[in-house]
Amino acid sequence: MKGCFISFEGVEGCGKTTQIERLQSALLERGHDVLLTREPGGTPVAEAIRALLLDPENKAISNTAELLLYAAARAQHVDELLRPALAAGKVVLCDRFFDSTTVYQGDGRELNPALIAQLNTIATQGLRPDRTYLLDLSVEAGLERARGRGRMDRLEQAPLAFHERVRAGYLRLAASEADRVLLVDGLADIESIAAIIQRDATQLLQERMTA
Ligand code: Z5A
Repeated sequence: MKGCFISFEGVEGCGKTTQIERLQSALLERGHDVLLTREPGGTPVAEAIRALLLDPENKAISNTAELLLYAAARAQHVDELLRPALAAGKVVLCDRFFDSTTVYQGDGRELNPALIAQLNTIATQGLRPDRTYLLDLSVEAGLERARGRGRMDRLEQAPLAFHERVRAGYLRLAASEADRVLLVDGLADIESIAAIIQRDATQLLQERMTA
């Protein structure tokens, strides 16, 4: 793959969307060819699956069906959008990727981690982010921000203990994959976080260009 693949992760309201847009603007200004996308979503089929997954009316979705729907959306996204964009040399910025399944369905829903790892491999065909920015803040602070936006989606309405397990899962991931996952304090101000991410991404892209 010629391009560079960067994902953003974190609990609800951690500031991913804010920061991914900042990084996109900074990279475009420097002349990079950037694709901003998200999971679940990014293609018409995957966006249709997203609508199904986030609709608060769909309370009957079982944990296993939820896992398979996220995997299906990802498989479509990888095939139709991510692989072609990376093959064309683009910098791909993705709001959530397979780490979300590892922690939301694995730690949050407490589904079998080995099964999740297998499904992640099938859906991604082995595609992994070159760098992942994990914005960390307390579950309460994140949900408070999400509430400030109005209507809560299906997952945001899950019990607090679910979100606490998700946060703990992310922190475990950051510790175990420190070479890929950069842990950033999500409670810092927007500009400081953007500066940390831009500095790291600039270095990453320079390394890739000279490799
Ligand atoms: N999910 C899953 O279970 N399994 C999977 O495999 C995948 C996803 C891929 C959709 O995600 C849901 O799908 C998500 C996980 C699950 N579950 N939930 N709930 P999403 O990414 O679309 O939705 P989200 O996680 O709820 O993100 P979000 O609510 O859109 O928040 P965000 O993008 O992290 O934050 P933001 O929109 O940038 O900021 C939120 C607010 O805080 C906003 O008003 C900002 O102006 C403010 N903000 C941002 N940064 C700051 C700082 N630094 N200080 C103060 N205020 C700030």
